Amino acid sequence: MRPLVRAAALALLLAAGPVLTGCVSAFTVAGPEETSSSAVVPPSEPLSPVPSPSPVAGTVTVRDFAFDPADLTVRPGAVVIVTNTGTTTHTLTAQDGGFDTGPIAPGTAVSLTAPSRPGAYSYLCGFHHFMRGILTVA
Ligand SMILES: [Cu+2]
Repeated sequence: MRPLVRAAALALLLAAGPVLTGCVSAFTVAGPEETSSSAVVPPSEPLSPVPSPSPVAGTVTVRDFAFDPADLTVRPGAVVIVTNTGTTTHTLTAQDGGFDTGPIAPGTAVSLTAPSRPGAYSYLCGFHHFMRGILTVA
């Protein structure tokens, strides 16, 4: 009985041989997966110096002792941010009185709403009248 079992096992092995080989060759043809371990991480969105959408249409920086830019053009009714980077309090005051930031302490910023009527508006600093600029609404 035993030799017969051996023969059967051998026959099984021989029969299985080509199948196994086929499996191996199929695997070889497929080749090793190109599994790159160095996963490419998508670059994070670059930090934009421009803040998220806001109604701000322009900025004026007040230094000691000048406005920058000295001539800014914005749309009617636009919001203008006025930042004082100087060491002295300043204002941005329309000469016709149409707009006035009031005192802007050093290191602070205020918002100003541009006139709704197009035109060129001369302004100055209420404390230092030699500081002048023009806000153009167009
Ligand atoms: Cu001033």
